[in-house]
Parts: sequence; C-alpha cells; structure tokens
Amino acid sequence: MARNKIALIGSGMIGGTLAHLAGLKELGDIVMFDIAEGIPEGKALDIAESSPVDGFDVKLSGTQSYEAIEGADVCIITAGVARKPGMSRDDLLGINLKVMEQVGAGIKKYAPNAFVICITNPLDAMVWALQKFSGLPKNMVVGMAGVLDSSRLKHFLADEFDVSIKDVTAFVLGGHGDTMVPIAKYTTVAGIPLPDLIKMGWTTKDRVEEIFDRTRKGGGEIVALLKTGSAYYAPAASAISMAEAYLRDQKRVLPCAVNLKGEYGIQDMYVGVPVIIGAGGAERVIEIEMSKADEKAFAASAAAVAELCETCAGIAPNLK
Ligand code: A3D
Repeated sequence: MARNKIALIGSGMIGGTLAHLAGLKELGDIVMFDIAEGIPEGKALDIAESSPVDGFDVKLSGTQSYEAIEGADVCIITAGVARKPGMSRDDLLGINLKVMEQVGAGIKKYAPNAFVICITNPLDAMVWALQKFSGLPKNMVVGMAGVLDSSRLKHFLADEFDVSIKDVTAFVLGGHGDTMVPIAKYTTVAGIPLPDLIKMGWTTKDRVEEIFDRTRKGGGEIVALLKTGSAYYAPAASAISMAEAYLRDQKRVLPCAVNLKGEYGIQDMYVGVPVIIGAGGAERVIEIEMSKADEKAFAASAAAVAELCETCAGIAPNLK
C-alpha cells in the first residue's frame, strides 16, 4: 500500500512542529509548503536528517509550488500570520482571509480529496472561508481549536488535583476565542464530573471558575510569555491527533470546529462541538445536553463567530 501524503500549508512554528510529529508517528510522506523561500526546504531537510536517529521512514520535502501537494490525503493549514502581544485573534482577519483564498484555490486544484484541518486564526471564520474558497465537501474541512483548548483545561486540572492527565477528560466548545465554553458537566476525573468533585470537596466553584478563565485565556498567556509569536507545540500535537484519527479511521470523539447543519440550532457556520473523526472525515456531530448557563454562553460564542463571518463576507463578497 502506498504511503499517505500529508501537505502542510505554512511551515512556520506550528508547520515545523507538525512535520516533526507526523514524521515521528510515520503518518505518511510530508510536503511542507510556504511562500518564504528556503524555510520549508530547510525544515524538511533538518527533520529528514533526524529520521535515522529516531528511525522513522518518511520522505520530507519543501516547496513554494502548490503542484507539489498533488494528491495529498491530509492538508493542515497554518499559513498566515500569528498573534504578537497586544493583538487579538480577530486582528488577524483581513490578512489571513486573503491567505485562505490562495490556499483554498491550491487545495481545490491539487488536493480535492484531502481531509483539511485549518489552524489559522481567527479559526472559526478562517475554516468557514477556507471551505467555501476550496469548494471541498463540508465534512472534509474542519478546524482545530477544541482539542487544544480541552487539552489546556485537562492539563490545568491534572495539575490542580495532582492526578494523571490520562484520567482527565474535558470538553471546551464554542468559538476559539475568549467566549469559548468549558463544559463542567462533561469534564471529569476518571468519569467523576467536576460538579461532583466540588461536592466531594476536591475543589471549589470559584477555583474551577479561575481554571476555566485561565483556559479561555490560555493562548494569550503563551503569547505574553513568548513575545515573538503564539503557541505551537500543543496546537501541532492537537492537529496531529485529528489527522491520525482520519488516516487510521480511529472514530475518535474530538471537539472540533465543524460545519453545522442545524445542530445546536446553527446553520452553515463552523463552531466547536464534539464530533466523530474517522475515514469519512467529520462523520457525526454529537449534540450534548448543556446547562441553561452553558447554552447561553455557547449561543454568545456562536454569535461572535457569526459576526466574524459577516466581516469576512464584507471583505470577500464571493463568500456569500
Ligand atoms: P508562523 O510561525 O508565523 O507561520 C506562519 C507561516 O505562514 C509563515 O512561515 C509564513 O511565511 C507562512 N505564510 C504566510 N502567508 C502565506 C501564504 N499566502 N501561503 C503560504 N504560507 C504563508 O505562525 P504559527 O505557525 O505560529 O501560527 C500559524 C497560525 O496558526 C496563525 O494564524 C496562528 O494565529 C494560528 N494558531 C491557531 C491556534 C488555534 O488553536 C486555532 C493556536 C495557535 C496558533
């Protein structure tokens, strides 16, 4: 059987980490694309030179030509600009929308059968625009945000309770911004929901609220520390778990930005919800029951995404 082909569109901080992780996991041969000459070629060569040490058999190459992504099984998009201190994700909209138009055209021409994972911010609006620009089926274009946001929450909780990260589950839903919605009811330690852990005296409601707030601001915390860019190790690991779920038909239940067709009362918009990822792409959206407060917060988060999509459609009328 031929190896899978993975195209990484954007070879910056996340792109480089994606290539390294995809190599280590032998997910397939890797093509790194970027408009910056030499960067994808240099990173591909550097990682290829590490492969004899770690013993992974994949081919890596770098390119400035979309032709090289021809026939890709998975495309992961990080092309565009990242946040610097003082910038919100939404500040990136104008620049990154133009980038999505180019990327969408490239994928449409050379990789129309790929499973596409968008990471570029502002995430929910960019993945919505990318699906429209590329014309690929909606179940084959998804956005990475929920896996990362949930992973941040899991890490904070494992630290708080001094338990293994393996025993913590968490769902952070909604748009990938300050309005994201951590769901307490479905956040558990070994199956014990957070509200029960509060009752058991493991933590308090106030402390949980502080942890939720840190999760919402998790991206900003890293931007403030790094000063030169945004997070890349955890975002890359999160997208790789989604790519692996597709390529290995794992049927994983992951919170991802997916196109909703009436689920959660939302039409033709990308918002983070739990979804089964397998060989059919985004195979099934799971509609969970939320508390009234979470429902309200989710609706507010979806409204913030809708506003960004409106702004996009104002800039690029062909998106309507
Ligand atoms: P960075 O290291 O700047 O890499 C971006 C790369 O895109 C650079 O190498 C650019 O040369 C390249 N690029 C720019 N324009 C184009 C183009 N038209 N075609 C191809 N390549 C292009 O950024 P990064 O890797 O740190 O972050 C990439 C994106 O991910 C940014 O938009 C971030 O805001 C976003 N991000 C999202 C999350 C989510 O959870 C959704 C988390 C972290 C970062």
